[in-house]
Amino acid sequence: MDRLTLRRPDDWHLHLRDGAMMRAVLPETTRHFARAIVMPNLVPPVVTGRDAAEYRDRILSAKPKGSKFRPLMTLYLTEETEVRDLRAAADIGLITAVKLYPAGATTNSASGVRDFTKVRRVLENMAQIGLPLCVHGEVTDPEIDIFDREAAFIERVLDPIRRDIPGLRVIMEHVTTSDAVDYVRSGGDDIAATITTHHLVINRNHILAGGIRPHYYCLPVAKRESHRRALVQAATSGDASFFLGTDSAPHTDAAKLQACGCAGCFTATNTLSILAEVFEAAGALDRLEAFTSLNGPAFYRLPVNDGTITLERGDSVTYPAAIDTEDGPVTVFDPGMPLHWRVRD
Ligand code: OTD
Ligand code: ZN
Ligand code: ZN
Repeated sequence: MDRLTLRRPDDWHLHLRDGAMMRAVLPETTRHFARAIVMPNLVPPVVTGRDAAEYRDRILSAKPKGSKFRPLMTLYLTEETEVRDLRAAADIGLITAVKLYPAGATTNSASGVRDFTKVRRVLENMAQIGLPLCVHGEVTDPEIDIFDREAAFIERVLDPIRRDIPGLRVIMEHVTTSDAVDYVRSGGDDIAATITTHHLVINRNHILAGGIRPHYYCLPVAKRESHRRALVQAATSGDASFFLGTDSAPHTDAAKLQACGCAGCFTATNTLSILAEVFEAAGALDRLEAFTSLNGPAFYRLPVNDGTITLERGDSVTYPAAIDTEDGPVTVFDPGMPLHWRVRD
């Protein structure tokens, strides 16, 4: 096969940032993706309906001319989130999901939830109206080893919440372990998972062996190879519980390359080429569309996109090593393997 036409994809987990950075990275997503779930971890975070409306408008006005891209907005759940505000935002279609960060789990998550009893009423309301909860699934307990934080989260936090609030629809985001894959696979219709591009490609050796590679450092941190394989298996299986959320998270090189560097991989630019390579290697190119374009809308109860994109296989495809922003260069994720599939313009 050397040509593949897919329904136009969506990105079910994306960081667009704000200001100059947003204007620089937005075209990297709108080029190929019709919609994206836009993460609310700005500084300060997007916590009210009004914040979300204003952020959406800033994104829309930065959109390249002619692009039909639709940002799907989220609210950042805090212990102060008001049911009324959240329901009003959901009623008018302003928000597509709510995001739960355990306080301190990842970049800009300080306002996240510490005491889960404080958000119970909000979660109950979300279950009632079918508004999905996107979850950063890591515990933040310093006693728990960073490589075990996802598995511990399932047992200590996620499963108890789901038992407590039946009908709550949850997306476990950027899963990195076979534990999460197994949990989601056996979890019924109310749970799904996003998988990033980079976690399908790297394991923890890529970050740490033979020198430290800050551009591969992200959260949740990549795990051992057996987990990466479980992710590839899940993504390429066609199982409707798994779909693409790139978690493309731009930081300038200056912010990444320092004694305490920021977490995040920037994959918006080359994600589709990388995914095609991964799916081809798994003998599953015929299931790429389910992962990028069908399973996500099905879980979110949204229509699939009208348009299509076509991928073509040829000689090696190259991408810029970095994109320029007013704040400095942002390095594009290096998959460390030759790419052959390009998205036809
Ligand atoms: N992970 N970086 C960021 C967010 C994600 O956990 C995430 O969703 C970020 O920079 O916003 C990262 O490594
Ligand atoms: Zn996260
Ligand atoms: Zn993220």
